[in-house]
Amino acid sequence: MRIDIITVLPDLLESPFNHSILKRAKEKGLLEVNLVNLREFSSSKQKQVDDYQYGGGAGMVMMCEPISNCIEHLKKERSYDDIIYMTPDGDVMNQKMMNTFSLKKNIIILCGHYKGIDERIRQLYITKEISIGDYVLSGGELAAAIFVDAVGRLLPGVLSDETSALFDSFQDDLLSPPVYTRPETFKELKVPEVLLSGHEKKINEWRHEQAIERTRTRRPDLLDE
Ligand code: 6GU
Repeated sequence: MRIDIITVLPDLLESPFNHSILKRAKEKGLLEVNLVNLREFSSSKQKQVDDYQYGGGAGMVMMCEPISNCIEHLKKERSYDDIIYMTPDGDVMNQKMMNTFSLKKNIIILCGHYKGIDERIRQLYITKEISIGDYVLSGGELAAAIFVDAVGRLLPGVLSDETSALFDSFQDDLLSPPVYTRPETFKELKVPEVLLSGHEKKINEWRHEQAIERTRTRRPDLLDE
């Protein structure tokens, strides 16, 4: 999968994809992340990308021309399955959505800033608008990083069979059960006996029960669906 991220803050996104699982995905050639500096597509001398909004009011709006130039430039090289705009008024991200995106080949992510982007860019180019939750960030970059992380780990071959995303919390609409590692006793708290039993069937049953209980108490909304 190739992801082009259009941003005014490319430096902010230098690190997130260069660690752990996403780093391995890139090294294996399963994921390619290309950061595109929007300012390079401004035709003004000062590399301006935002302007005052029509109708007045505080806050700048990202201009049509640099974004349009940038997207047209990228589209000359390859065709895209989706052009995503990260925005608090988009569809809220969930695991089902991430599964769908993990099957795509080329996508563009546009990171918004200030008051957002000129509405005409949304009409002309954007195929999907995504939010990461009901709160406001100063820009779309960190939201884009979260999107790439969530999708990147789902790409076939990124995780091994044992750690397969199929077994994740949320894949089956349940939260994960509690987990333990050594030592057996820590500050008088013992690891549940069943996990030491070596009885695989009982262990799986226990984990499933715990997952249901955890979901019931913490996220009953997931069980309703
Ligand atoms: Cl995608 N962008 C911004 N600026 N704020 C957000 C968001 C995105 N998702 C939740 N809040």
